[in-house]
Amino acid sequence: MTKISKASQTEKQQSSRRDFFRKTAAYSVSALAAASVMAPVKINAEDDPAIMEEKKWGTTFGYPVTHNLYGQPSPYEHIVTRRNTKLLSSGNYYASIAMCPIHESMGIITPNGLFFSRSHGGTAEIDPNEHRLMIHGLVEKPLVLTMDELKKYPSVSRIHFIECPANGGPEWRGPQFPSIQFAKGMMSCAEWTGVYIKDILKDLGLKKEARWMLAEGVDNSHMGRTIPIDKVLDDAMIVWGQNGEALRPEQGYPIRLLVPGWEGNLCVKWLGRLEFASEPFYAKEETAKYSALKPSGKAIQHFYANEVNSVITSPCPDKPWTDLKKGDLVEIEGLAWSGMGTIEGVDISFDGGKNWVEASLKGLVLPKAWTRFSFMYKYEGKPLLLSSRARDDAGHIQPTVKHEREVMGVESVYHRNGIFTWEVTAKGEVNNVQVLS
Ligand SMILES: Nc1nc2c(c(=O)[nH]1)N[C@H]1C(S)=C(S)[C@@H](COP(=O)(O)O)O[C@H]1N2
Ligand SMILES: [Mo]
Repeated sequence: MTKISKASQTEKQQSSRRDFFRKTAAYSVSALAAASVMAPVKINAEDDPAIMEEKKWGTTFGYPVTHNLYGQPSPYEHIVTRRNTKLLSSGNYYASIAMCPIHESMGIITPNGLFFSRSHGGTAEIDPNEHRLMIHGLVEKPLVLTMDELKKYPSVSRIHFIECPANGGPEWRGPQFPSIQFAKGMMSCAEWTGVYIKDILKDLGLKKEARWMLAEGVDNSHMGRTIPIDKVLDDAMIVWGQNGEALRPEQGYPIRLLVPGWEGNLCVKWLGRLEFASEPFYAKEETAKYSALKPSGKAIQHFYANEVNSVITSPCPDKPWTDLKKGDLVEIEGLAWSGMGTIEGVDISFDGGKNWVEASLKGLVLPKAWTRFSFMYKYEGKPLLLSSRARDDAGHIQPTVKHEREVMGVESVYHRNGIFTWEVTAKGEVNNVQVLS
């Protein structure tokens, strides 16, 4: 019974495919070429037997629905994973980082299994029933919450990127990685669900002397950061949801702090304690570790927001143009983001920043979120210096590498947002370069 109905269905499918080819063939080639965003299409079925062949997946049952009750990507996508390199590890993989394959991302949401993961003491695996959040210090009503109690607060969902301020940090002196994943993969973007801290504070009563909030994790590193109260009362959140499910252990399950747009290290994972105070607790340690050093040796203290930034994700060294032919229409795509606001526009240069054309923004354009940009390009097979330059609604624009070096020197590790350039060779290979003039 099943077999017969399947066979007849297949026959129907095949005849409708034949119709499709007949109809498609009726359009003239020039009409296809005129459509500006049309990818090259094979219009002759005989050219491609794959379309007419019966495959094994069309003649036998697939997996039962109960096979993979928590789903996995197709095995054919196995190459798309986070990655690590010894260069980015402090001798071990516990205090280390797994980089996000940002060139494989689609839209602006990073799947949870690919979200970049940075920890100083490994990934803690916490039993939520044994986890508590303590909120104390300069509040009228100090409080200890179970996870169930915390989740009783009205929740909100917001799309924001998290970026380690050291993203691209190894490249102040020059390009290091022939790969976008390693050069720019210390960031990801997700829809986070949780509660605004300002809403919890309505209950607890913040004392007016409070100027800082300490956030501390309960993982092996017990990482602590202090955050200015204005930012806390603006948009800081405690989150337990990530893209529609519970946070992953790598992202701080059961709860983490989210400080939208600011340095990733402020987003304390495995969050156990918030303390409000008039002085910054970890100020000394934090200043030593996270301040930005200028060429004069002076440090810029409390340098928190990730500045406006962008990178072309296609093409890139990991996704070159080596299969293109002259005349092919190809989409240049990339990601732009700013921790200070919303992306207003992105320009693209083909000559390393001498001339610029405006790209279009596509999909959702949200504050402190990845924003995707796109530009349709007719490939000419000639060498290019391909750069992107983003600007945000706070009035910031990405500096040139030259300008960035003049202001910051090359000794810093953090906050690189200079214009990023790919060299595209005549063969379509893509190299990581920096334009210094
Ligand atoms: N408790 C705790 N929180 C932490 C860290 C940590 O090691 N322990 N690493 C921080 C750093 S340096 C960054 S960049 C972000 C990374 O977040 P992710 O691993 O979810 O990408 O988490 C921050 N929060
Ligand atoms: Mo970080």
